[in-house]
Amino acid sequence: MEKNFHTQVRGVLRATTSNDRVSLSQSYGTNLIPAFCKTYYENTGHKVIAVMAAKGGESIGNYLPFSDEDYADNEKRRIYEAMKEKYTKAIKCIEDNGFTIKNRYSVCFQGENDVGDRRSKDEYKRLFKKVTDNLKNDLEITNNVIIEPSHNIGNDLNIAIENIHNAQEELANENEDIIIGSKYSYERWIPKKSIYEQNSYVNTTYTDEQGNKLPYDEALELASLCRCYTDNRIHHTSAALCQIGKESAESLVKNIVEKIKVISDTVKTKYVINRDNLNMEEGKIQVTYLDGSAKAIGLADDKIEVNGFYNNELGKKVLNIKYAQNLTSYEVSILRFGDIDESNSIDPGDVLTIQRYIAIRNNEILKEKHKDWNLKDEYKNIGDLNENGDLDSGDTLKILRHIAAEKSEKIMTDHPDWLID
Ligand SMILES: [Ca+2]
Ligand SMILES: [Ca+2]
Repeated sequence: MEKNFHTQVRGVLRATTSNDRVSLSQSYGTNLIPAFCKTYYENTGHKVIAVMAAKGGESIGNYLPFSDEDYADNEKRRIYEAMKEKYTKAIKCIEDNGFTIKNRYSVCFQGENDVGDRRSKDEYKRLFKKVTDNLKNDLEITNNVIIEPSHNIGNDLNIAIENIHNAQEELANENEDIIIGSKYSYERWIPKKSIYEQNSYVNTTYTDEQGNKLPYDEALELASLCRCYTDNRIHHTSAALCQIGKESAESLVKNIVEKIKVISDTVKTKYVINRDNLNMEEGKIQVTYLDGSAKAIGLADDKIEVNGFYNNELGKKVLNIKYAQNLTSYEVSILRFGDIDESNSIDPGDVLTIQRYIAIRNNEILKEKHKDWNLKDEYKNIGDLNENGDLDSGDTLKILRHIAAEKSEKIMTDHPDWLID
């Protein structure tokens, strides 16, 4: 009887004998789902329900609805319809039992058959988008995780593998709802010896400590460690699948945005009517990911959409801010030039507001006593009528002149320039 020894090589556990039939060696009977769910739960505290819709040896068109013109399955197994029904029933079952579903994802380890079909990069992208669009419309799946496939190690399909690899990388770069989960399989694939030994072939997975390419036999042996058998050089061991599941969940929780909010005091909120444009230079949002990590992103980032601002009408405006399918809002005010107390008219209240501010500026005792007399910097933009960069008596003079001209036709006639637009 053979003994099984398990060695760890570059993150892969595998039985050292090539034909022992233990689950660690074969992928039959297990898949990447348990490791995915475990990792997701450990990083987010949220439970996962997985609906299995995987089927081996299917090209991308087979995952389209039966009625789609690009549906490609000659055997008419209708994978999409089966997947839709299972998913819908799983959702119903969960909700009937009082659980709330927070997020819906698809995890797709697919493309090896398209490598075999030598599908072009653009055609793969087109079909993949069609599949995810259907998932979004029919099942409200908001994000799609791609696991990059490979093919039989030791063969010559590297150009076809590169097509699918490039298609998937571009899909992730071009679509905010698609992310790369794991490149484990892609990065461990090697071609046949004659290609491997060409100078133009680069593979950073199989190098020595100096960064030199390993001899082919050594690289092939390492590559074969994550494949099932010597006669099955395409399917991964269950240990490799667990690693792929783990990596995919780690990528998901790092990359999927859970919420966004405006970082207060970074966004300018006071604007002069018919004059000021939305100022996003310093505005920032806080983006929080599923794993709890967070970062600040400037509102001027081209992946952020901001709607709801127009400066031709007085009053409050609600900015709707969208990033990575998450929404938040923020209120700004459109004011008359000089209406520093936000009363919608140029009036004695504005004079008082500026005078109080001037009074506390050089008087620490008064400043301590009347904290509410202080004005944030952005009010200078509203009250600096003489445009000298400060709030001062020149500004109150302009306000007083405006009030006088509004009250007296004679003053208005004599000094039409006293009216503030
Ligand atoms: Ca006012
Ligand atoms: Ca001024």
